[in-house]
Amino acid sequence: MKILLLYPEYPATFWSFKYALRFIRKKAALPPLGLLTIGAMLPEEWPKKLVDLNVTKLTDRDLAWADYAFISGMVVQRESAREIIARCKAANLKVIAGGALFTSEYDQFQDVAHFVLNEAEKTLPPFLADLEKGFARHIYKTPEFCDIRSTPAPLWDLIDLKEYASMSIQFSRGCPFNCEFCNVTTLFGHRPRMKTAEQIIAELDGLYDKKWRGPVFFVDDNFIGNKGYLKNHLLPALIQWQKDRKEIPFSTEASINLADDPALMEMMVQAGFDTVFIGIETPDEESLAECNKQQNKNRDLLESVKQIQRSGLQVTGGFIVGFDNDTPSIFERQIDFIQKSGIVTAMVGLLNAPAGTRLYERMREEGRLIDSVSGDNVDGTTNILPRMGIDALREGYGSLMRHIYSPEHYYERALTFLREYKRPKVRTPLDFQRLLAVLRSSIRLGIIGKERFQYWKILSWTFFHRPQFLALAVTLAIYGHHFRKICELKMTQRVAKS
Ligand code: B12
Repeated sequence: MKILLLYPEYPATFWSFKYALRFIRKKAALPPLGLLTIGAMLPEEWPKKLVDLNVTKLTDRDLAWADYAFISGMVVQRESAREIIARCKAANLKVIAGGALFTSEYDQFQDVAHFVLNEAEKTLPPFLADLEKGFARHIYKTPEFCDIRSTPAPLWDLIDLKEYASMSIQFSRGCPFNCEFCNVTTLFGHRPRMKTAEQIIAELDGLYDKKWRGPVFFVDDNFIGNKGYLKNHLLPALIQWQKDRKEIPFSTEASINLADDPALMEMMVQAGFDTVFIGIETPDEESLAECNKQQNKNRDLLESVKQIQRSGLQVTGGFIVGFDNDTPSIFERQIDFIQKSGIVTAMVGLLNAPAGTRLYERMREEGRLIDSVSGDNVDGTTNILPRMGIDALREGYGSLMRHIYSPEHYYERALTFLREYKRPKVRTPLDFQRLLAVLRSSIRLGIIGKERFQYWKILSWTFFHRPQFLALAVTLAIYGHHFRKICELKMTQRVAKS
């Protein structure tokens, strides 16, 4: 059985890093980890080919070669997924679909032969067994969560690692918290399920053996969901692993209570972590109460961010406007918070209600659901009727984004961060591509770009005050260029739509 694994294309979005990747000549930020894992679950003797449309084109020859196409994706890849499915149909190739997009909206895709939903560890074996018997059902789904200690290591051989800026691995799934707008607990459960430290080391070894020396993103919903296991098993193993090798920088996602545990932060830094994404959402206590973000309440959020930065972890953050409780003053307050926090990569979106969340149910009961989520968190759309009124919300959102991503304020924030940040233990290696990126950025941003004044200002400040962060300053400048382009693009798209 010849299997074609297909990963749809992302539109240009905040997290696509499209305009930043050009500087380092990479095609995509991260690999399609779900499909690489599926690849490892399929019978070894089946020939497999993976086409990540973010990296390469899907050809008619690929379609003609295969017996089945396995497609994955997230909501943001919906359009590309539809196109791929249509091409498969035209080529008479049966499609099997799974992953987050299809698990949440399989009823929107008519031309898929089989949906293998939820976690494939649970649903793929019965599907494969039925397929062999010749009577596979249309839908396989389950309310149960798997034990990820049985999840195989991703089949790295299916991709060309050089095309990606970072690799990813997954240590745990699930989150102990219960935020009203988040579908992680519906999709992956409350009790964090973890792989063993040995599994993670084996996965890292797999990457290292394939000569990967770049950054690795731990794609956990909340990396610190089980602090005991981290401190006693995984982090000591990672610290040892880094000692034995050329060091590899790690990043991940966690909740703000990380700031309450200096020992944990210290161990994470020792283990090679340099960046952590945190859902900050809002500085407004009432809005935090509204969305049940307990872990962010009753604390000095700004100080918590600083504590994490001072420990050697860069904080990237998610913010939301459009809570029921929000008044038009929220935009200024968010700007103030973001600027003071030194969170350079600040992803701000409108409150959305993804299917499967408690917010979705509440909005439905209140008759305020209007659409499905676009999956693009900075396109200024929402699938709910906001209390503030959609026009006021969009206008405030637009001015907030223009403010924080203007060269003046973006670089000001980067400087605030560089002042606070403690040097991490492990540093991203300066390879030839990165050196070229410095050169390209000094031309693109330092000569042609409208941010040229701020660009040279931050580089000279860093050179004289914190020279160890020069490469980081250039990276932040490149990210800023990407975020600004995305904001401009989304603004134009919004104007065109209205
Ligand atoms: C890494 C990640 C990203 C990366 C994507 C990198 C990449 N190339 O895939 C980045 C940071 C870019 C990203 C961005 C976004 N993400 Co994201 N992301 C994740 C995260 C944390 C991990 C995904 C992962 O690699 N998991 C590990 C693999 C092994 O698991 P998996 O992909 O789920 O695959 C399993 C099953 O789903 C299934 N499966 C998967 N594919 C297939 C295919 C077939 C055929 C079959 C049978 C089974 C199957 O089997 C696998 C093994 O169990 C998840 C949360 C999570 N826990 O999954 C969110 C998640 C996937 N993201 C989500 C969203 C919404 C986004 C955003 C759209 C918005 C946002 N939250 O920021 C953005 C937009 C993307 C963009 N370009 O702008 C949602 C998806 C919701 C949905 N219904 O689609 C999730 C679930 C988080 C959440 N609750 O919000 N994301």
